[in-house]
Amino acid sequence: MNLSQAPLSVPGTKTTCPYCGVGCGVRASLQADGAIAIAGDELHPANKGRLCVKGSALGETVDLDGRLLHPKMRDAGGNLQRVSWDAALDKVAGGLRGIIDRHGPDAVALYVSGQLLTEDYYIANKLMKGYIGSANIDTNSRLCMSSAVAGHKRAFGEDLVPICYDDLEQADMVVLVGSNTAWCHPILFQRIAKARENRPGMKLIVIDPRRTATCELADLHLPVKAGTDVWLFNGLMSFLAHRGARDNAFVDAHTAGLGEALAVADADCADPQEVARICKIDIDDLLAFYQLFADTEKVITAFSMGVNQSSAGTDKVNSIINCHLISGRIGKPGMGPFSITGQPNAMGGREVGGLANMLAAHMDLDNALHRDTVQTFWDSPRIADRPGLKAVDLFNAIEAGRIKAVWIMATNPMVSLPDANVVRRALSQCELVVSSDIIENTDTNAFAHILLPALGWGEKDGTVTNSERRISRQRPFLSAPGEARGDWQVICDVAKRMGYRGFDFAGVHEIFDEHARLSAYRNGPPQIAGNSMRMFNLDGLTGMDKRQFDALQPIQWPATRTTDAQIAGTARLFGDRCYAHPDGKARFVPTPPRGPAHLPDEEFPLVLNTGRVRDQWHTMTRTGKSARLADHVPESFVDMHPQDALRYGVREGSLARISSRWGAMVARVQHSGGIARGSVFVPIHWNNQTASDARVGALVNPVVDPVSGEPEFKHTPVNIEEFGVSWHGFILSRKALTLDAITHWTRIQGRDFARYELAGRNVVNDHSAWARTLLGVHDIDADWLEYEDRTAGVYRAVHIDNDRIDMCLFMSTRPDLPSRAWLAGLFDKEQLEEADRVGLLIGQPIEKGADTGPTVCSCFGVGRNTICNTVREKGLKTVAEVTGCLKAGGNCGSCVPEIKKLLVETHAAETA
Ligand SMILES: Nc1nc2c(c(=O)[nH]1)N[C@H]1C(S)=C(S)[C@@H](COP(=O)(O)OP(=O)(O)OC[C@H]3O[C@@H](n4cnc5c(=O)[nH]c(N)nc54)[C@H](O)[C@@H]3O)O[C@H]1N2
Ligand SMILES: Nc1nc2c(c(=O)[nH]1)N[C@H]1C(S)=C(S)[C@@H](COP(=O)(O)OP(=O)(O)OC[C@H]3O[C@@H](n4cnc5c(=O)[nH]c(N)nc54)[C@H](O)[C@@H]3O)O[C@H]1N2
Ligand code: SF4
Ligand SMILES: [Mo]
Repeated sequence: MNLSQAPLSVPGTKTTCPYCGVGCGVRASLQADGAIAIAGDELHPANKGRLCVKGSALGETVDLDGRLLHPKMRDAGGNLQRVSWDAALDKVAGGLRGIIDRHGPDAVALYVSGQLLTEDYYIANKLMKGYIGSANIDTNSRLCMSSAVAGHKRAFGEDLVPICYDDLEQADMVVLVGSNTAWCHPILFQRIAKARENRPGMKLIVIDPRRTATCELADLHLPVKAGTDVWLFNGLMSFLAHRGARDNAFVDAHTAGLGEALAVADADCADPQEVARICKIDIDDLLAFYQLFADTEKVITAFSMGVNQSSAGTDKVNSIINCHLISGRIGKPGMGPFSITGQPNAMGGREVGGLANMLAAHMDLDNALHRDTVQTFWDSPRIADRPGLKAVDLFNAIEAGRIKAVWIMATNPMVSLPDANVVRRALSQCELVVSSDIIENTDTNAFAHILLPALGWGEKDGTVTNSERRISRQRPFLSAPGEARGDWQVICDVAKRMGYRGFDFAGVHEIFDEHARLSAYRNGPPQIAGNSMRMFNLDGLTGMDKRQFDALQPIQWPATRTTDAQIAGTARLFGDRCYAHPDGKARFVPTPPRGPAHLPDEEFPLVLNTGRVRDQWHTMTRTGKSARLADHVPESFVDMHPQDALRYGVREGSLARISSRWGAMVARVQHSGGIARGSVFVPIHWNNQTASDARVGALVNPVVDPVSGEPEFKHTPVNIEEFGVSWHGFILSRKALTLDAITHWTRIQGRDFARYELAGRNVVNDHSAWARTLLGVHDIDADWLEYEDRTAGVYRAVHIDNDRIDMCLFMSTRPDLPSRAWLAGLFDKEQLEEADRVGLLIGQPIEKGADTGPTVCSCFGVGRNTICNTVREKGLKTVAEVTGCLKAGGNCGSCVPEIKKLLVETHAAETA
């Protein structure tokens, strides 16, 4: 590990996890040996001391390996050269200025991210909308939250999340729709699981076409046909309306539009039989769900990407909200619709108006009063007066040459956009591509002309807002590495060089103060001229100096000041039955059901669903560094039903080529048992840095929701076929290797080595010579073990250095190769024993228990085989017993659903 940073402060800096929208509080400290100790913050209300496996492993991801530490520019030959900040900033400012002068403000764009801090985000938005005068600033939140934002605005008049996390514990029923909470928001999931332990009557329903880890703890799983959620919730609305679950008093006094919305729901979805048929759900299960919902007062419907990322995403959101409105289940403890946010600062980005169709502080671009309010407050030369381009359109406009400069910040669109090859084409012909990142080699940076080094987590300073509207501080505990700077600072420097005033800040506390003041500016009863009413209000957080800002405790907005000058946050919205529409009423939105844009056909007969795995974060630039996080899912896969595998001629454990009308990729076939026939699931994380050909974004259709512009990431027709190779293999190596010549490779980080999974189409005749060249072991006297069985098509080679294993290569004509977990264990040994050498030659461990199997519990490194063997030998029955014996599941708890599944499978195998 290359860690040269110095500690900034006393041990135990309180900060916030930089991954998911749960927004857990973290205590971080740099130890004397250079390691970073990470613990959950017991006092943070989001997690009360707990952290999931990604949060726990944060210390392993902040080293400087691969970091972008200096500004760089591409020379005429296309090579990156280090330059001074002055040169880089002049080039960015001059480039933007020149293009704006020649082509107007809409010829430049910013593409930013829900992983920026609120202060960075605020400044980026201010520069673009108030000074450059274009709304061509969009964010990766378009790919994530924009349907929820649009749904909230339609129903509530403003982008408002009604509930707080405590409500999940008070609910009698939690419905999770299109959310793999166990893996993607583990601490929220654990809070729900704990609440159910305490109150066994509490129900958990999961609505997801896949049987995910989240389903392991559910009372009922509805494997809804992909894309049919609107039918399901329209049916529920109709059921509630006609089976006595309508709250007439609430509907009459506080809502508008029921008639039309209910007529639409009734038209197609009044008959549960018909809904069950369309959604492909068992009718008894559907009715059980409807009845439970009707009977349970305290119900929360939480949703995430299975809802948002759809060409009917906004309607899905509103069909859910409609059900809560008609039953009056909103604004009281333990109930309400709940959009779970993805990124750490998805919410903060929405507060500052980071989306191309928003202004700042929850104000609207198409509202003249709002425009005037923001422009007057900023005292800015101009204000954007029409929506800018949304992410997918923005990159299309770059490809078409209408946008000539783009500055990308804290996002990796080459991997994460749909039809991602458009990004390649767009960026390779764009006049000016600037990228601010913390990592030098990313798929996107490969196309940047200028790279700007940003401060990363642990170094940067500011605030984030989590899913329950809670603003928390991210505080630095490491000094700035190399020449890296905070994103806000770089944007301010560019703005000043472009000749703009309004970008002089002594620190992030001043930016936060400006942001808070804008939220309160002319925010009040519209009877007073110039005012508009916005629920997003940080009045109570204005006027903080640096010391107060540094001491800021987690607080939920709206944040106001009480009469005795105390700051008061707000746990729950709509308790007063007041919504943000001018008449104060919530709106029912008619949601006529419609299916996905592209349906499977003969050429592309399967539906591709994409999403996340437990231990990786997005494009892996940070989680990919941690060996502890690597083993749970070491390479990309395509999960499918065994009968489909048979039908399309692919085999479990072999490689398959998956293709759509837009692109293709290669992944290993897997049968998790959770996929229905007709669909496949591929994770989003792998990219050109971690595999030869595993960027699933290249396949995804670019269709977007007409209201929100959010892409349909969960539904693309694809075909699948065998990816024929003549050999399979893998390498574990202490030194990095370049394997570009190999047909298929993927790389994952081990504790002290890198692991490469390989497959080739070439015919290897002289294995020994080939292996020595590949591994770079030319010394004929080297300690080199070798085994070859030509008839079985098996070859193994091991390089040992001073009795320590240095590299090993295993090859076979078949994909079933020896256990990597066993070999990884050998890399921990300072000295190989004779038994290890024998094992290496015969291709299996001599020692019993040495093959622990793929990792299940990443915190304690406990493998699948160890768990199953111990369960069998000791007759263990519960997760608690497994934890008692092996520790597995005893730290972050992220693997508890998988342990539960293994218990069931092991006992089933015994009784079979
Ligand atoms: N480990 C991990 N955690 C993360 C992240 C990460 O990269 N890794 N990223 C974070 C971010 S930014 C986000 S946005 C969240 C995402 O969190 P989630 O939304 O929970 O995760 P996904 O895996 O994208 O998709 C959720 C589920 O939607 C289901 N689905 C697909 N189509 C449909 C449908 O038509 N209807 C329904 N009801 N369900 C459907 C999928 O099968 C999938 O299980 O996770 C956050 N947390
Ligand atoms: N097929 C498919 N595609 C998807 C999705 C899906 O479900 N299916 N989900 C979508 C969703 S919900 C999301 S949120 C996106 C996520 O997709 P991306 O945003 O593209 O993914 P990340 O890997 O999080 O990219 C963050 C980048 O910022 C860098 N970075 C980290 N910290 C900082 C910092 O402080 N400053 C700067 N300047 N850079 C930093 C990281 O090194 C990394 O390169 O993917 C979307 N794409
Ligand atoms: S649940 Fe995990 S990834 Fe999400 S904020 Fe908490 S520790 Fe971080
Ligand atoms: Mo996201």
